[in-house]
Amino acid sequence: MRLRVANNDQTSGDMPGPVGSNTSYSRVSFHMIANDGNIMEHAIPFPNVQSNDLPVQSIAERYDIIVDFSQFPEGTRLYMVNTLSHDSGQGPQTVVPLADILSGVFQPSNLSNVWTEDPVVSKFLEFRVQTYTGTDFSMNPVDYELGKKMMIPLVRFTDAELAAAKHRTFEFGKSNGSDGKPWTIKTDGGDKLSANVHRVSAAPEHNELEIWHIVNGGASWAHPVHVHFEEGQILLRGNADGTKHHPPLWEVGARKDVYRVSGLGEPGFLGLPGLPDSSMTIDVAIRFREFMGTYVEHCHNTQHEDTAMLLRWDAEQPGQLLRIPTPMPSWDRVNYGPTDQLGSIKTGDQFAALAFTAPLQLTADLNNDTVVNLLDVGLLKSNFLFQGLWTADINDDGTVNLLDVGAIKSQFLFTTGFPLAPTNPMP
Ligand SMILES: [Cu+2]
Repeated sequence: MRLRVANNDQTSGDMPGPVGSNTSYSRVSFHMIANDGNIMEHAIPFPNVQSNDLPVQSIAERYDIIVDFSQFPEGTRLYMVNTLSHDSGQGPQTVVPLADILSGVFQPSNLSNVWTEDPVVSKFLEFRVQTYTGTDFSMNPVDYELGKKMMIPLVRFTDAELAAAKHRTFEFGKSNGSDGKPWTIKTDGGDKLSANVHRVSAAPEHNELEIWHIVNGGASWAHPVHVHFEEGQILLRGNADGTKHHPPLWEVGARKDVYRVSGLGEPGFLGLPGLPDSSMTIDVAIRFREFMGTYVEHCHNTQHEDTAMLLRWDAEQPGQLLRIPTPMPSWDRVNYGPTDQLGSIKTGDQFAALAFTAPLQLTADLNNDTVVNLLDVGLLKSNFLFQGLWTADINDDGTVNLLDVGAIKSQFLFTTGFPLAPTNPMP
């Protein structure tokens, strides 16, 4: 069964229930097949080497997962459980042990309209397994795991394209916005501004590859940044201390349109060493392929977007000099108003371009010994800690040759220079 999960919390725990209760607190395994609106290159099994549970998910992020309910006897009841306790919108304060929730030890109560604990920490969805008598046409996501068949191959970028890319920096933060509201976006090192539909903040050109640096400029709030219309691929994630790492497995073969920049996953959050899919900065490769026109990007926290944490960007034809007029819709027509622009809409952030090192895209001859052979495969495997997923004969044709290297390249086009994403240490 395919489930689309929108802004769900994590489950935790892996343990038997009380003796004689016929209850298990064990996780249900599943495959993730889509991230935001897009089927990924490969189905990612959970648990995996980087996470036991569904990834952290912000407002507006979408994950599609496949759960094989045929592994459970008829009558089995399964639950989705929220274990993260909040007392404000800024983020969770504690992880409540799964056993405490399922056994009822954790029991929020309401005293004079004040909750003693977060009442949303609970079972929130129940599945009852029944026998299916129809023909099962579903595909098995196991066949599409890393090293096996692809679902939808990703169009990748070359080193040359990344080196030539225009850079832009969008810093989401809190300051004195121009309309008196505190939420603002700073573009390419300029002023901190709140929304103005007349103002173009970036003007990428048709089919040009750009690298967008989505940055959290604050300390306490997460900003799930939604870029309208076009999707990107995450190149790197960066922590507040400036260190960068590759995105985790479930972001490598994915196209995304929501990028959560957050201190919630920074080292020290909830006493943990850091989460693989949470960081203060995200570097995104993005190419504007079709339908030139006016679009927006904004923080998807409702209170942030409603207080103007939004900017306009226009996709333009190369060499375009005239800006698109600003549509001003009313109840029976659209009039057009003037358009203003930031000074950096065509240059982007040149300082960011100088400071950025793109993760290397693989060449087949990984060790530069002028031949492509098993040593390259070995080197590649050693760069990734999950060798168990691969054999040297990647495509199972009985020989190890260039086709195998090609098969790996198509899965991971980066290797050196940056560490892997950390492992999710959530209990
Ligand atoms: Cu925000």
